[in-house]
Amino acid sequence: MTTPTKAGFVALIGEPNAGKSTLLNRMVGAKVSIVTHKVQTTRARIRGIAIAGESGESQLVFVDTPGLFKPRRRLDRAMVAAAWSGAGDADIVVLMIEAHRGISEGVKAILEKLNERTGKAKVALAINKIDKVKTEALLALTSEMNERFAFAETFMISAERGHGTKALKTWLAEQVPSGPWLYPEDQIADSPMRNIAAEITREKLTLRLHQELPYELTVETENWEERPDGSARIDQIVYVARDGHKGIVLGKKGETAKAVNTAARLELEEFLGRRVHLFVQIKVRKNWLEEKERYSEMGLEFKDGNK
Ligand SMILES: Nc1nc2c(ncn2[C@@H]2O[C@H](COP(=O)(O)OP(=O)(O)OP(=O)(O)O)[C@@H](O)[C@H]2O)c(=O)[nH]1
Ligand SMILES: [Mg+2]
Repeated sequence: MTTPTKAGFVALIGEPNAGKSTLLNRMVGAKVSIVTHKVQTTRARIRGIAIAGESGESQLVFVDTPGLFKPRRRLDRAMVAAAWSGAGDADIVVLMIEAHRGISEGVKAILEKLNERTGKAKVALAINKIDKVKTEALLALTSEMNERFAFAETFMISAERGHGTKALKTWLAEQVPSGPWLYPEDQIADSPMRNIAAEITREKLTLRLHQELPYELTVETENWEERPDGSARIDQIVYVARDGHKGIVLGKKGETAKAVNTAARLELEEFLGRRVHLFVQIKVRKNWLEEKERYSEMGLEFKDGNK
């Protein structure tokens, strides 16, 4: 390549549900991070890699983070800590807010910490879900946000529909520092396949289960076996925290578990491009939210104490 290469980390931060994972997937051009309509879907930092710039000279390593919110439980604290540390390590931070929600209390709380937590990183603003509002509202929101914080640039986007995301990508490609690429050019994610597989199952569970249940379960891939016929056998465990939850996850006559299994398997087969035999066991583990091993499986730091 004649043009000198550039590369850098771009952290996507914002309140839960802002559309961070949707944007990451769009930038990468593949689904590497799970998305649901519910808050607090992403639990750990997920990296997705994209090539951008006029002659494809920039490698952008997007870091999807859990949403920033007021943590209550140990898991919440670990998620929020992971999100801020993602911001602290990045070359560029993109704060995502929702156009129709505007400057919420949650956004104000993030703005208060932004300077101190983003270090030397450049901070851009991405107003997402512009498909939900009128243009006039966007202009007012843009100027009010920029009065509150000196953003390097503001973008109005729809991560879902792809509006404005090209301009954001082009800008990011210009902003990242010169230097060698950080990953091989064909790599799009750096999570191990077993984690991606567990996340896919967790997404399907989150979509089908109600109230608190999605927040009180975790999925782990226990075993992965390559079969001689080219298919893969994947064994997973869903840990739930209460006796009653096992029955809910199973559903009447096992229907919920079956539907989850089918949906997860189909997505895995598409992702891997081959047949998958998926076996999902549900186990009650009352204390999983307090177990260090569960956190390391999720890629989170297990934090002691209440801070
Ligand atoms: N209308 C509209 N919906 C969007 C847009 N971008 C994302 N969404 C939806 O917003 C919801 C949340 O998207 P996610 O990408 O999971 O949000 P997130 O910020 O990663 O959420 P957490 O992982 O919980 O922090 C999903 O239902 C998306 O389909 C958009 O541009 N317009
Ligand atoms: Mg997410």
